Amino acid sequence: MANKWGVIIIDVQGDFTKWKQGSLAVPGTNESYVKSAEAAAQQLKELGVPVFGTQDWHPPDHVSFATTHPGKKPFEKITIDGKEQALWPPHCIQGTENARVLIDNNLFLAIVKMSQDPAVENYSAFKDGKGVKTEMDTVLRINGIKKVVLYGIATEYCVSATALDLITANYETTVIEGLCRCVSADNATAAIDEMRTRGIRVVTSLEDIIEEIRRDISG
Ligand code: VGL
Ligand code: ZN
Repeated sequence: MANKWGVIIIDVQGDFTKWKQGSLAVPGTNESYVKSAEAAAQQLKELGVPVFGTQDWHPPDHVSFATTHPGKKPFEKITIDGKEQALWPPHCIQGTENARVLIDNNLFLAIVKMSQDPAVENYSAFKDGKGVKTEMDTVLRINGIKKVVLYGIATEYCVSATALDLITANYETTVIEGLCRCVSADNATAAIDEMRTRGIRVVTSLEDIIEEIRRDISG
């Protein structure tokens, strides 16, 4: 069962980092954060764990961009079709330099692009804004993966939305909090509470689970 475990690294892209002066740079995202996220991926890959990535990939007129709504400012909230929509500075626009994934792309077996529909926000890499599964489930199943480790940016948006969909789809799901970065610490705390309530394991560092993964893989 060598491939029982898989890892998903969420949206480690220029626009979310201080390192690349991203338009939606999240606290604590200097170069050393990205390098630690990359080192963890490398370590897992060397153990034989397949590495997957996700990439926020918006058209230039995306519904989540404040610029799409005249008179609105980034970080305001509006209501669309009865649903709250947070507005962001334009970020991760398809084909732009800062939409690139900053972790060595050769580490990934696949990178799943997300939130490409201009009209719908989508924080989960597991299904699109209309609730249709992305290829994530397929690539996990093809590789025989039952247990997923995930980390990346941002804790309370794409990390938690993806983790909640993974646990709903019956993957054993573990989030490495120390390798995540959040937009707001308070919202991240609430998101972590919700993840734990829903049966997701949240650990501090890769060290907390690496022996378990090693045992599982060799056993
Ligand atoms: C994300 C805000 C806007 C994320 C994406 O990757 O968590 N957050 N777009
Ligand atoms: Zn986005």
